[in-house]
Amino acid sequence: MSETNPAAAEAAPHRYTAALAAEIEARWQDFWDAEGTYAAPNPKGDLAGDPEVVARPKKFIMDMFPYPSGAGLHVGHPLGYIATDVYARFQRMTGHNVLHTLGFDAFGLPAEQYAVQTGTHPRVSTEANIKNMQVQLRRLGLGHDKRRSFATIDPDYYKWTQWIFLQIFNSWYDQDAQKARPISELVAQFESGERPVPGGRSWSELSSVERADLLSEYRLAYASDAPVNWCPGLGTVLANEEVTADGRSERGNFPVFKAKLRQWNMRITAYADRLLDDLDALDWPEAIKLQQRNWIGRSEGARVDFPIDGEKITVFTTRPDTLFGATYMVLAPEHPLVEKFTPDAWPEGTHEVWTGGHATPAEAVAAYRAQAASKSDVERQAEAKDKTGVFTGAYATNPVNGQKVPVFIADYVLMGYGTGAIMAVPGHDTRDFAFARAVELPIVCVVEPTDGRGTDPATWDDAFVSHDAKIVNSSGEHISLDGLNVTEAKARITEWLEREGHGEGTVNFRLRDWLFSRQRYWGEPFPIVYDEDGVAHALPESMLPLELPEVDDYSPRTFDPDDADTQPETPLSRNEDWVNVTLDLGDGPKKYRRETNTMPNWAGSCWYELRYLDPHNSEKLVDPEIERYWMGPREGMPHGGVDLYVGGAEHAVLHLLYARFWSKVLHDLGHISSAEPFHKLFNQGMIQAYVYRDSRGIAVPAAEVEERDGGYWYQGERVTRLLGKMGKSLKNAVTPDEICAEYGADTLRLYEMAMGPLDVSRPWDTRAVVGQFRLLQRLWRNIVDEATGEVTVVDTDDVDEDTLRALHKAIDGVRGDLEGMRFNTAIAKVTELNNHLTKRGGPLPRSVAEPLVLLVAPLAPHIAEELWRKLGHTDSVVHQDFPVADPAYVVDETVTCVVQIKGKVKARLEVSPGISEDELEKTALADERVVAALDGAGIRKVIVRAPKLVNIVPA
Ligand code: ANZ
Repeated sequence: MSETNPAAAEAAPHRYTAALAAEIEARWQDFWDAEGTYAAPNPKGDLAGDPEVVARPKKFIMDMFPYPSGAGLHVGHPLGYIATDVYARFQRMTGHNVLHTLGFDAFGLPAEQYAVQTGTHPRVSTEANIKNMQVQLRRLGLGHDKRRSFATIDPDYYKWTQWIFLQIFNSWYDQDAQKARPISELVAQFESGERPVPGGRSWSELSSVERADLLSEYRLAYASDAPVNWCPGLGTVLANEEVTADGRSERGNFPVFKAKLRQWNMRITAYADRLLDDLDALDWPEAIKLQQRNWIGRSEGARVDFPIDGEKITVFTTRPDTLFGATYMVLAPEHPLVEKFTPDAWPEGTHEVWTGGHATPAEAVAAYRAQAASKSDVERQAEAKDKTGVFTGAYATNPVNGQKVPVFIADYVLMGYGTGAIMAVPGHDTRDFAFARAVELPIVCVVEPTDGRGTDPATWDDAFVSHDAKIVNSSGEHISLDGLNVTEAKARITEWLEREGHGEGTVNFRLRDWLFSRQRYWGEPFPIVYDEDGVAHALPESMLPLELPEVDDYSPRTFDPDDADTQPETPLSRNEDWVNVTLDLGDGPKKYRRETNTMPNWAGSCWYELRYLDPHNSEKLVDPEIERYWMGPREGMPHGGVDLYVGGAEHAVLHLLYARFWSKVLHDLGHISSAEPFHKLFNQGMIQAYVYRDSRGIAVPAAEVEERDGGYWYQGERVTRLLGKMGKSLKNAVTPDEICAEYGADTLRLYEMAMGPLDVSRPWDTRAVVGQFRLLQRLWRNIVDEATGEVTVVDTDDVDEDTLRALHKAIDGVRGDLEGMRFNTAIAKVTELNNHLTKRGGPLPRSVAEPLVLLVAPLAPHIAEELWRKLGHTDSVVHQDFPVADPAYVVDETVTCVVQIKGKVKARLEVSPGISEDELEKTALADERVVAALDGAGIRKVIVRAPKLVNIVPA
C-alpha cells in the first residue's frame, strides 16, 4: 500500500511516504508544543497575552469532552475533534483569537466498575486512560491550547463544582423577579415580615429545624423524600433522564423502581419557562430543540376545584372547555387525599363493577394500591385498552353544573404529573373513554364530532378528540359554552372559574426536578454536613475542595436487580472517620456528619466550558472580564455562549439541559454574563463499520475478510456483511494509531473529513484511505523534487489564465466550505485544483504554490507546515492569512452566442462555455430582442449548437 518498494525509494528518496509523514508529523507536533503555537491569550490573568491578538474577533470552539475509557480510541471517536480542529485552524487564519482545547470527563460509573473488577483504584485507572488518550489524540495534530486542559476529577476543578453546588444550595427562585437570588435575601424577607411565614408564626419563633425545613422548600438544591428512581441492579438512584422509555436504567438495562428515599434534588423546574424560551435564540439543530421542548413539556390549561365534603380535589386539565362532559374523577392511587374521602361502606346501590368485588372501599383501595405499586410509570401509561381502577366510594361535585361525580382511583393517572388528579371526560379523552366503557360510567358528548359519527356516544367506538370543533351540551344555570369553538370556550370557562373561585388558568410542565445524588464512590463529594438535629449545613468556601477520601472499599453495594424492597448504601458511609467530624462553621467546634452521597457524573460537565476560560484561577471559578470576553452576549447571540459546540446527538436532554440550567443560575447570581452555555451546537454523524458474521451469526474479524466472487469470505467460509457500530465486541474496530502508522495523521484527517457531510453517518472503509494519501503525495510532488528534496517552485508573474481560474475558484470555494463546515466539499475542491496543477506540469509559480499550501493547512496541518517552511518561510503556517480569491478569476468566463432567426442575426448573448443545449435554447427564446423579432409568430424548429449558435425557424 504505502511505499515499500526499495527501488522506488532509491529513485525518489524524498517522496511523501508513510515514513516521511511520520517524521514530519512528530517533528511539527514537538515544535508546536514547544512554541505554544495554539495558546489563546486571555485579556487578563495568568494566560494574558499579546493585546494585538486579544483585540481580534474571538472564537470559542469546543468539543464534547471524552470519557477516558480503558478501551482507548477507535477511528470513530475523533471525527468531531478533527472537524473542530479544521474549523479552529481556519478561524485562526481568518483573523480570530481562537480558544480550542480539550479536557476529560472522568468521574462516573465505568471507571468505578472497571476498578471493582480489577481491584485498581479508579483514580489510577482513570489517570492511565487519560494518558493513553492524550498520546492517541496528540498523534492527530489537534491544535489544542494544552494549558487549558483539565480533568473533572482534579481537586482544583471539582473544588469549583462543589462551590457551584453551594451557590445553588444557597439560592432560591424569586418568581416575581424571575431569577435566582441568594437565600439570605429570602431569610431577610421572612425576618422582616415582608414575606409571611406559612402557619402564621414569626421567623423568630421557628426552631432551627423548622427554619431549615421551610428554606428547603425554596432552595434550588434541596433534600427531599419524594419517590425516586431506585435501581437495585446498579445500587444507585437515577435521574428521570437516565431511565429509558421502558422504565430501565440507561446504563446496564436494569429494572428501575419508584422508592421513597431522602435524596438531593435540583430545582430545575423553576427554570422551565426560561429553558424553553431561550431555546429560540440558539443556533441548534431543530431536532435537538424539539427534544428539549418535549422533555420540558409545557401544557397550558387550568386547575379546577371539585368540592367534596367541605374540602376540594384539584385537577389539572388541558381541556377546561370540556368541563360539562366530566362525568367522574380519577385520583392517582398514591394520592394523599384518597384515605380522607374513602367512606367506611359502599354507598347504597353501588354497582358491582365499581367495587371490584371488595366488601368495603378501604379494602378495594388497599388491594388496588398494592397492584399499582408493582408497575412502572411507563406500564401504567401504556396505550393498551384495559384500563383498570376502583371506586373509592366518594362523590365530588362538578362546579360547573353541580352534578355529583364518582371518584375513582386508577393507575393511568400518575402522582407525579399535574396534581395527580383528573376530571375524566370520557367523550373526548381516549383513556377516559376506555375506562368508562370498562366500568360502565356515563359518557357525554360536549364537543360536536366533525367526522359524521353523530352526537350519541352510545354509538361510538372511541372518544372524539379534536381541538378544532364546536362545543355542545354545555349550558348551565351560570354559564353556557354552547356554540363556541374550543379555544373560545377555554378562555370563557377559565375566566368564569377564576371569577367564581373554582380554579385558575395554569401552565404545567412535564419536566421534574433533577435528582442529584448517587450512591457511588467515584464522584464529587457533597460539601454538606449535618448537625445533630439533622439540619444540613454548607461547608464554607475555605474548606473546599472537600476531597474524596482514600478508601479500601469503593465498590457500590448492588442488589438483586428485581428486588424493589432493597435500600441503597453509599460507599462513603463505610468510612466512619471521614463521615464523623468536628468542625467550626462559625459558631465554635461542633460535631457533624458528612453527606455520603456523591454527585452524578453530569455535574462535572455542567460548567466545564467556563473553566477552560480561566483554568488556573484560584480565587474565582472564572474571572468575570475573561468570561465576558469569550462568552458574553453579543450581536446575534443575545444570551452569549460558546461559538461552536460539536458532539453527538445523544446528549439532547441530559448534559445539554443540565448545563443550560447551571448557566442560568450562575448568570442570575451575577457570576457570569452569559445565560446560555452553547450558542451554536452541531451534531456530527457516526462512523459506522461493516460487521461480518458467519453462519452462526458470530462476528468474525473484519480485517481478515476477503471480498471475491461478489461475496465475503472468512477462512474459506462465506460470511454476511451489514453496516453497524464500530467496536471491539464486533471485531471491526480500527484504531487511529493503525492508520497513522500506515499513512500518517494528515491522511487520516483528510479521509475522515472527506467521507461525507459532517452531520451524516458514514461507513468506514480502510481500503479507501489510500485515496487521500495519494492526494498528499501529488501535492508534495507538485512542490518538492522527490529526488533532491528541494522545492521546485519558480518566482514568476507569468501564470497561465487557466491556472489562475482554477486557483481562485478553489480559494473562493474552500473558504466558503470551511466557514460552512462542509469539509468534504472543501477537500474535493483542493483535489480538483491539485489535479489541475499535476496535469499542467512544470514547476509551479510561487504565487500558486503558496496559496495551495495555505488552503491545505487547516485540513492537513503537518504537511502544510513542512511545505510552508520549505518554501522559505520562517514563521508557522498556523497563523498565516487564509488566501482571498480575486473575483476577476472567480466569475465564469463567457462566450458569445449568436441568435439567428431565419439565418439573420437578431441578438448576441454572453453565456457560459459549458451551457447545455436546453438551457441555451431557453435563454435565447426568452431574450427580449428575440421575442420582439418573432412578434408572436409560432416556432417550427430551433437548431442549437451550444455554446455558439442558436437558429430559430418560425412557423
Ligand atoms: C380533561 C380532559 C378532557 C383532558 C379531554 C384531556 C382531554 P398533557 O397535554 O400531557 O399536559 N392528566 C392530567 N394529569 C394527569 C395525570 N397525573 N396522569 C394522567 N393524566 C393526567 O395532558 C394533560 C391532560 O392529561 C389533562 O387534561 C388530563 O386530562 C390528563 F378531552 O383533563 B385532561
